[in-house]
Amino acid sequence: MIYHNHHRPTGIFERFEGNPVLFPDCWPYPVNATFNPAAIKHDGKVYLLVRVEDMRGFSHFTFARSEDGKTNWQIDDQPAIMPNSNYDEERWGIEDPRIVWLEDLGRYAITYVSFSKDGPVVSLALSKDLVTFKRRGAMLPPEDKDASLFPRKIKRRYMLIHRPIIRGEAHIWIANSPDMIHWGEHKILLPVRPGWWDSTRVGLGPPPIETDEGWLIIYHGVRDTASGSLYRVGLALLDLDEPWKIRKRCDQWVFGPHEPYERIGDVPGVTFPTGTIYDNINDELIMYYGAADSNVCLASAKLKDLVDYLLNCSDSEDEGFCLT
Ligand code: BMA
Repeated sequence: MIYHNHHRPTGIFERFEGNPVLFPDCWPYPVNATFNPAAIKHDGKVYLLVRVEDMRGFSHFTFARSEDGKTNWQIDDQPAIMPNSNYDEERWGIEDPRIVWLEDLGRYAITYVSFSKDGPVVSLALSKDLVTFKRRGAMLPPEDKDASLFPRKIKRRYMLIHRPIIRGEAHIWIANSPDMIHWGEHKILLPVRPGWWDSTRVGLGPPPIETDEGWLIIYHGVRDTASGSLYRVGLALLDLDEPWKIRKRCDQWVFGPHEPYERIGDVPGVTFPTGTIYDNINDELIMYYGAADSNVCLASAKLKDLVDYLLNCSDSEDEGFCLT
């Protein structure tokens, strides 16, 4: 490489020097790609629920565990969740999980993309122990992706962020539900911004992160170029009590494909965050992301720096167009 600058463009996220941390050659069984993992702390360890693509092109989920969330990953010999042919929407695999712990239910909630003949939909599975999983089926109609529940109820409602495609437009939406079955009050939350780095599609990354200043949102923004799509990462801050209100949305992306493992792979030019782990002793937020649809990587930031950056970043009035 002619230049090697880990700190472009803002330097707020620092890549782990051991990247990529998980890749197909370290898998205990033959696979094509390992990427876009959900992340959660359980039993004192970091658990990554990794999207694993087989050589039919279908994906399933397998756990990898680590004490520090960075090194010495133990990968399960067997998948944790396989696509289930009894569910029509899982006929072509399951992808890109996000996971939260819901205290009121005493359950982990995993939202993931499943593939039906009518297009991708978001499905929900619940688990007490990350050993057995109870499917709750598709949450909303196709086409939909990039969904996560908030890690707690707000005003006695479960809150969902997701990314339907409606009339070809791919904005981030928010909805709520009293029971996780009936969803309503649908609103566009973060629209694409025509002409910007996040002009083609946007989608939620990891589950929303609660801070004193509001819900921190890490999202991916896509721009189509002559040589394919570029997947970069942006930040927004939602009101704590009314998260359908945006406090801030930064103009610039804060992370994007730059290193060889992000530029070379099945889909070059992709950084796709899907999970975070927070270490409150060091105020370190570890962001896990899929690189080039091939590997699992991580980058860290101080949570305080992210919130300060958001509170001080320029957020121009140009929010793109919104149909509401
Ligand atoms: C998105 C999803 C992700 C993938 C990304 C880049 O639409 O399908 O799983 O990482 O595209 O290919």
